[in-house]
Amino acid sequence: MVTLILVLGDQLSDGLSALRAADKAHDVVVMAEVADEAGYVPHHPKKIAFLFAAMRKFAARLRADGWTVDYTTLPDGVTSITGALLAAAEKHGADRVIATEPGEHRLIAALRDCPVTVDLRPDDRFIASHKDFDGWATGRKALRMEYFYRDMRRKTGLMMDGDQPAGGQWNYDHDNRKPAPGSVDYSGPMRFTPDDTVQEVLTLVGQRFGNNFGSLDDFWFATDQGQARQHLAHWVTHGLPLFGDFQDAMLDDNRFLYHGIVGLYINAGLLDPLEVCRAVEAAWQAGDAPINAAEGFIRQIIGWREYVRGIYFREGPDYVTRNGLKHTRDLPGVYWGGPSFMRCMKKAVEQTQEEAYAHHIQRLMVTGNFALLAGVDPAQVHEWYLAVYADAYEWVEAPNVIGMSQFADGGIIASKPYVSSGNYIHKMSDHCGACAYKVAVKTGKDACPFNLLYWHFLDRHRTLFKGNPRMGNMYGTWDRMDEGKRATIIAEGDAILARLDAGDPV
Ligand code: FAD
Ligand code: DLZ
Repeated sequence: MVTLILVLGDQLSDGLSALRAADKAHDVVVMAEVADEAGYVPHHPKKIAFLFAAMRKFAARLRADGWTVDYTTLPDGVTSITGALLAAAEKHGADRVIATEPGEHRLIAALRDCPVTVDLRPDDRFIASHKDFDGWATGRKALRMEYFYRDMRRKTGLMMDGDQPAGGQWNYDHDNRKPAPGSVDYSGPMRFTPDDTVQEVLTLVGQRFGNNFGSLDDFWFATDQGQARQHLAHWVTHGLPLFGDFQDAMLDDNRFLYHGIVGLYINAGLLDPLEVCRAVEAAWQAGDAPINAAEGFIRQIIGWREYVRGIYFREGPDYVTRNGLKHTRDLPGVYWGGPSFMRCMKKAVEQTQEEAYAHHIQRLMVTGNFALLAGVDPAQVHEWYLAVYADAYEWVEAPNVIGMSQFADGGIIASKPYVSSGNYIHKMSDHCGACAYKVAVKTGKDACPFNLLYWHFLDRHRTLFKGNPRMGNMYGTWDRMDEGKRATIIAEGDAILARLDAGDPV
């Protein structure tokens, strides 16, 4: 009997466990562009175009390598992954499917319920298996990423001197976090001119998803492994050396600074995470990149990326519904491109709309910070992030949003909420100079909304956070403030929230 080998849109890797388990001579690879996957959130059109183009090119590569591939395009009208499997099972007389475990509980459940038997293989493109992560997490009072990361360094041997970290320290973050530089000496990610496959997909996506939030114009993503590797080599040479120094900075006229722009390629399977880390380690060993850049970057991949996946699978399907702070406000219109007077919000959303990309600090300390301070329903925040970024899949997006950014998981990931006043954004960016508000002004019509909502948030969540040892200073400052000033801040914060509720721009 023929076995079907399922390859999903974010499983475009030569060494995929499902492909390794297959018999190329007899088995049939199934790949499908389907309405359910393209529509379970209103994905950014560039994200859909990237995945469809990369899927088509990966299928062509598999065929050239001797595989039989049953590929369904969106116009073929198959609506779901299980529908594609059932149709292929009938067509090829198959009674069994081998699949690599998908990255979302939703799809795992659908495969488990599929009338054709599906044999799920572990996704071993990750360094830590579910068992490894659970072994590390079980019995710990707090699941802090730093300790998990050290285990991953030991396991991979990356930047290790025997059993000790290279350079003597595990973490060089104190050399990172520099404020925005005056100018950026890196031209940004390598841009690829759309070829025929990409052009065809852009037309399809424009027709079918043109009304989704996000622009399809000026599509430049790599869409196959070769291009993604070219981009990686380019970034390692030109971007990596200053990645660490400026990884938290934001600039009004530069969207990428020294960031890798590799998340979308790694998450879709075009780049292997260890391959990326080894390239970075080699640059550091050759003296072409400083230790703070190399260690900082490797920590993001083998630390944060692996850690958030571990949390997602450990916490289970209800994780995305958690709402520890009981926030209920609707997501403000600015997130969908509506008007705003806040320069940093406008810039972060504008580039998200145009590029399907924003870097970590824009996601955490601008759009995430604002949603948290404004008390937005975390499920709506989660859906927005899942939709708008080209690198977003639930396993990685949800822990970052529900956990790290919105503190909706009750503190599993973050030991305190990531909230800040306008001062942080002013320190790390040049946005405030061009803003309609004045960051130094604390009350009144010119006051930066981050300043007002920061204290408003702390005040309304006092019962929960007052005893948090990392937040004592903040409450100390608030409590020492003149009572009249506190009342003004709360009243003006209320007014901002009322404007958001009325759908008026802030
Ligand atoms: P770089 O800044 O160059 O970092 C290198 C790589 O490290 C990234 O490509 C990514 O693979 C990894 N990485 C860094 N931080 C994290 C992290 N916190 N979690 C997981 N991997 C990390 N990342 C996603 O891949 N998909 C998402 O949907 C996603 N949603 C996020 C939502 C919020 C609210 C926040 C705060 C972070 C989110 N991140 C997400 C993490 C991070 O912002 C992106 O990985 C990064 O911005 C991607 O850009 P880059 O490739 O230029 O990364
Ligand atoms: C994100 C996405 C989109 C937009 N479309 C498809 C698709 O048509 N076919 C497919 O196989 N995968 C797609 N994906 C990726 C899946 O949604 C992804 O595999 C799951 O979210 C699990 O991570």
